[in-house]
Amino acid sequence: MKRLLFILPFIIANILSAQTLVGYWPMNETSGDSVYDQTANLRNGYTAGADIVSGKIGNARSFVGTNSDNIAIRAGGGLNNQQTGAITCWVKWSGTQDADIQSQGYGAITSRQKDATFSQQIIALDAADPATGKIQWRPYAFNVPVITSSAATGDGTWHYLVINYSSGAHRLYVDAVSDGTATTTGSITNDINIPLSIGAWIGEGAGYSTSIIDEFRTYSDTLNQTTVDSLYALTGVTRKMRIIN
Ligand SMILES: [Ca+2]
Repeated sequence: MKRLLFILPFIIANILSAQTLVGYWPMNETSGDSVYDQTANLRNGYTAGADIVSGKIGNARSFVGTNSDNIAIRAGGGLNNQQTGAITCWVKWSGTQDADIQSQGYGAITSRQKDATFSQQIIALDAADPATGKIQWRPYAFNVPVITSSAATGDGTWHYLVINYSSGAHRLYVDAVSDGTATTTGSITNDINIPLSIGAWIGEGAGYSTSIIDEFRTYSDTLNQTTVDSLYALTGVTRKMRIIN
């Protein structure tokens, strides 16, 4: 029994490692422009304009559709050159959403953008009004959505999103329910200097959400249904995920 108690923490640590969390931004800061990564990777973010507001779990960040409203997470937020990964967050789109380049999408909440070079890992809506807009995933190219959710998001409605992606296998979960897949192949670009943008598609993308975003996580692997369910059910901040990857 004594031996079991001794090894139990290591078993738990291994289970958490299997989730391959590479970044976690709970956004519970109470002041300032820094958005801290709670993993040991310390990929902290910076925002020039996203206000701190009450969120889904503790505080969150509010975006109001202007170009200062984004969070820049250094080193691509753990998703640079990441051919297989996952992105998860709570998001609530409210009101009319800004159109991005050539009105390809509206109210973008994630992107990695290098002007004239690449536009990747974009989550946005397909219409300006969240009451009718559906969620789209554009992993590889600015004008190629590979998944569109089945239902409209609703105006001012919280949703928990999970994107699992890998070349040839993509899946969107909305509120822990699988809501679209794609077999599109492609390649995520390697440029460590390009940030992961939260709340916007910056630069030439020129797409800015009016939303509240909370509990943002990135993974270097895809998540299974059990993990998606666990994340969706969380009501507090997790503190046991200091994993270097
Ligand atoms: Ca929070």
